[in-house]
Amino acid sequence: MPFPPFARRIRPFACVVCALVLFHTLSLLSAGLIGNAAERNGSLQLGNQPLNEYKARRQKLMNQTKDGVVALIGDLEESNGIDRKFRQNDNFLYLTGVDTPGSYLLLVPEGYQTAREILFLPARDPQQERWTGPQIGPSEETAKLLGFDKVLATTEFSRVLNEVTNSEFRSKGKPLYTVDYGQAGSRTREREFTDNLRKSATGLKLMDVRPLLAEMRKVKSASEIALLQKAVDISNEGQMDVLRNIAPGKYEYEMEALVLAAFYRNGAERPGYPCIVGSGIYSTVLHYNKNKKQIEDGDTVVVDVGAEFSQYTADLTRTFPANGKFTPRQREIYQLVLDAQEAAAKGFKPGESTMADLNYIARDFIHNSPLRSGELTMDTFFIHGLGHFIGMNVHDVGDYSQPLPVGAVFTIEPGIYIPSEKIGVRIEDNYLVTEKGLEKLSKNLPSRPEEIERLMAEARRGKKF
Ligand SMILES: [Mn+2]
Repeated sequence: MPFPPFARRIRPFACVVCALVLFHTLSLLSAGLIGNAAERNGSLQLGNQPLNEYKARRQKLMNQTKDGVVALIGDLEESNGIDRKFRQNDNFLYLTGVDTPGSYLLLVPEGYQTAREILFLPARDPQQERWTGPQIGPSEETAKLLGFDKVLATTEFSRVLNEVTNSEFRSKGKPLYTVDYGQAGSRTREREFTDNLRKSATGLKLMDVRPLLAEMRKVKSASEIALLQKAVDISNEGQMDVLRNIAPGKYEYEMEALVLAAFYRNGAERPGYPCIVGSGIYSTVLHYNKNKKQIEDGDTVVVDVGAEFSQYTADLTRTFPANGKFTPRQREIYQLVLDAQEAAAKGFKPGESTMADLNYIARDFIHNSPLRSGELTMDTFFIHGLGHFIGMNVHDVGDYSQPLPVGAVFTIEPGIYIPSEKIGVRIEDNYLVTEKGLEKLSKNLPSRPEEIERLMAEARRGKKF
């Protein structure tokens, strides 16, 4: 990877190149100016979702913020791609579909010069583009293309924000909605932004926009569900590659490599969280991700992986017997975990069940099992919650106190971890709430122990170990 220069010099000829770029949809797409755009059935999609969906989300948010103003900042590209592959801020992407680094969003329900939805993009920088690729810049054409009333340069952001939150706005007690962590949390760009607002605009009433967005993001649209299904299917493929290749003597990281290969060859951007491949004693460590141990005969291996596709992540866990066959003890614990998962899924009542209800069902089921480790009932070793929402974040946003709504996608993942026996078992699947009940998005990934053993045996017949 080339090392960036210390000083920036603008080369005039590069600006000429920039000026020559044609401004119509096809040229913008083919020039790669909108990194996550594609044309489908004659209309533009951003991040594999239709443009009008982002518009509908902005409208829905404005309906809730009424006469207030919403200001959001996207993420920055700060290291010319050295530190990480750029990933847009989730809330920003959810509302805009725009993955241009350094962007801002302003929603003004009462309008700013008749514009209600204003996107701010950095002016094109040919020098920067040599390092991180072409970017779309602010213009009227861009506004039309991306479905905004106006797309201005980011250098205009402060001025416009000051104008729309002027003294009259403030004296009426109208709120500015933004991401407000208050005093909590670490220093982030968002927090700095809010702190600066607090200091610079006296009398400005700040409101945290996150709870509103969290409730919106909790209910997935058809296109979001399709992306989650794709992420699940890719993760499923990674799990199957582990199932077919795992064996005593191999290293955990070799299994991780198989998983990542499945992710990347299917177009995932990255794993949605660090891959967990824990064998033997590490199968009992919940977020183990060193993945350095050699897998031993007799180990259970917990494989907890999720692909991120178009910024939506799956979260699937399977537990494999390293040598292809569970011991009787491993098998009875495995069956209990599986039965608890099925009991929770079966116990789901549309419009009624909360996550806590399902957690109670699974926990109760495990508690009532005759199995023991020493004197202890098995629920003693079920040391985490039953599940969580998935979406743009692996532990996605949304209030858990309400019944799980239609359109929510979440995990059911009971687990039993007994360090003294070196046995850990977790089984995690992803479910969509529908009008009728739960739809298991990961139903194609086998979880019954006899099926796992049969498939492992089948894979081994064609291989030497
Ligand atoms: Mn999970």
